[in-house]
Amino acid sequence: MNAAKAVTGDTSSLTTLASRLDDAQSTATAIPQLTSITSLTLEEAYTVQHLLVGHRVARGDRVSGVKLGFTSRAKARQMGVDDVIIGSITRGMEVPDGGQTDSAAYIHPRIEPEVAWLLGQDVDADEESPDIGWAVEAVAPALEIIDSRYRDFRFTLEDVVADNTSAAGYVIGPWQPVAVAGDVGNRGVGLEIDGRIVQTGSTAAILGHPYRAVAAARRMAKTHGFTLRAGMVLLAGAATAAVPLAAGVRVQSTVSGLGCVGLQVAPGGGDHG
Ligand code: 0L1
Ligand code: MG
Repeated sequence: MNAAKAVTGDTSSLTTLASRLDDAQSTATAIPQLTSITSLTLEEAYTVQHLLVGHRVARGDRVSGVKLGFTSRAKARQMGVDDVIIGSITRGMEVPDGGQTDSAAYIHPRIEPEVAWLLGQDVDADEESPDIGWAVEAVAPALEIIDSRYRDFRFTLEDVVADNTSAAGYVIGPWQPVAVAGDVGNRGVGLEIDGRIVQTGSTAAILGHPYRAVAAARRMAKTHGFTLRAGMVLLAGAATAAVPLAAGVRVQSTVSGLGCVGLQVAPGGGDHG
């Protein structure tokens, strides 16, 4: 399953940029923003992203779904943008619920509580009906690990798009059929680190309602060359601000009525950027 667009045309300089980002991720070493060395349009940034994900796929990884970023009004305002961004998530990024991840694999990881949708059917990007509810079959509490490959976690919109929207890891909690879960539009969300609440929020922070992420993903997929297939995961967006993820901690998120999802970070590692 590969959601990445087939990249055509003269992409040699964009290929170099994708390799830089891939090296930064593989060696957990922060790099300067791409836009500090070259100009990049949003379209070119998405081409770099597709090439970057292509590196993972060439190593045997598989695209498992997509994620949206800048889904909260506060974050979008902070970045001076008025639309969401889309990235790919892969099997290799998945941490099993309750499983362990190694902070040495990241540069300066942060974690954020999310809601995930499971696509039950292929989504035709040209299908434009406003109701897209038929596409999702289940919903789950989720965690996303974001890790900018740029120094100091600083970037422009084009930089972060090229960097696959900072996607680095994710955990999916128990799936619940959409019909059983009911309306998930305003559910309380708590993020705990080592048993202490560090963030609280609501699923309403995700585009006003996480359900809107499904239509937004379809729109972004069409515009930027992603495919949405049955069985894929859609990380809808963060319900609270992201918090730094330190070595050795235990993280748990609870979404009211959906349950809990968690991970453990192995001891050791540190901030590399
Ligand atoms: O998943 C997200 O909302 C993150 C999008 C990229 C921006 C960031 O790294 O904070
Ligand atoms: Mg996120």
